[in-house]
Amino acid sequence: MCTKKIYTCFCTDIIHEGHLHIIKEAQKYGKVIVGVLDDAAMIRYNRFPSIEFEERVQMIRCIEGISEVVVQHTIMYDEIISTIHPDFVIHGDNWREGPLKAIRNNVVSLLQKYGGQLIEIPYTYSENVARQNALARAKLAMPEYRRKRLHKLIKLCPIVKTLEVHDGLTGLIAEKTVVENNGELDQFDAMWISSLCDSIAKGKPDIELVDMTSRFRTIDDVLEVTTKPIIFDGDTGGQIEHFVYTVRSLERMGVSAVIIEDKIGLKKNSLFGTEVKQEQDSVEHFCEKLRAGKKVQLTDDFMIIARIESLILEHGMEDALIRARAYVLAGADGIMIHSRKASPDEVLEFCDKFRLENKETPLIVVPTSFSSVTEAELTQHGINIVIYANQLTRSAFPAMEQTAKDILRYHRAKEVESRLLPIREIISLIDEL
Ligand code: SPV
Ligand code: MG
Repeated sequence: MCTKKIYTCFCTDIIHEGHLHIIKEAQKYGKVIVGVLDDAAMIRYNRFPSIEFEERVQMIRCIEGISEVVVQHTIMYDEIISTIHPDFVIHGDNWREGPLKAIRNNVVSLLQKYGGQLIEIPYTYSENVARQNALARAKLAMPEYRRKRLHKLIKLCPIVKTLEVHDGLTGLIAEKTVVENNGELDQFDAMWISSLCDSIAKGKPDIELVDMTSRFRTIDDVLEVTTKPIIFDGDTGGQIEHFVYTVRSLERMGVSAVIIEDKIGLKKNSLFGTEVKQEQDSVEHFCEKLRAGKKVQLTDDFMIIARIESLILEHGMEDALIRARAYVLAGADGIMIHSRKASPDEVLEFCDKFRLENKETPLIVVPTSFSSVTEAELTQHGINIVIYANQLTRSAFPAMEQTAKDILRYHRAKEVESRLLPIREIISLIDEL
């Protein structure tokens, strides 16, 4: 009887002929052990699984020719290889390029240590495989699947990494960017439709001038080409009588959360702080708005997050904490605390104090002015979601402006060419259906 062990890891929520081919090949070498990558690891590497983890395990158990199914908890193979000690690892050759190469390197070096062998077989590129992958992705974009994912991510991730997007193109960047960093893979979890950047993209100031119909149009452009959950910047939420309609529309579209800030009257961007006239809403009135929103919400998936402006408006830590308590009692599904200080200290102090009395309610921060703070530090202070609220827009503007200046300066475009995306890449940037 053959006692050799061959291991492969499946990071998938669909089984297609490519997977079956791997199993068939693996059987030639010995007893086949399949690892199922857990959800937390899978979302760093691939798309969010469209079925529950237990179902994925069950689905793989049903494949003929597998001796054992185990759970792989990390993208890198250190833990699983030291536990199983396989004679062979088998994988499709698609991991030789791009960010997946880091995983291949990890496996090769682990196997080398004890003389294990890597078997690589040609990846199955077929019309059926491409169609099944596209279908699984399309399903993730449907409102009923997308909307509830933010709740899941908060449970799964140490911190939900959220990037500002304001159109289809920035949506694609948030959706598709995967990096290999120190031997780990990473990607964004969610998207933020910022009032500032949505307004700027339209050449308008961030004063609730761009109306909801236009803001919804932006959301729709993003929804069209992405699958990740959306957190919508709802400004002040407007009149209570209007906010209830906004909640209904956002929920129907498949947005996961709206954040509304406790300001009233003409809203100005928070990063102006006290340099401009801004008025904070009363606790009572803002709570009424939160309650009204929660009352009209139709699913348990949607979140209404209360944003506290006490630190921005220099009303003090105690005011921020009083408001946080009241907003949670009024039904807020999360608290965003904002600050325009260069140091994260006041935000972290708020979070520490809030967490002493409330361990559950998600905390959200936007480290724009205090950008030196790391995700690990935020996690240590009980923060669940970090929003990178404007960095894509801020990086695009100077790049575009410089290009415009240089074309004017040189009376031709040759001098800017080396900074540009090659024509070959721009024409094939967007996949066709
Ligand atoms: C936005 O991105 O529009 C925000 C965050 O509301 S801030 O600009 O910091 O107020
Ligand atoms: Mg805003």
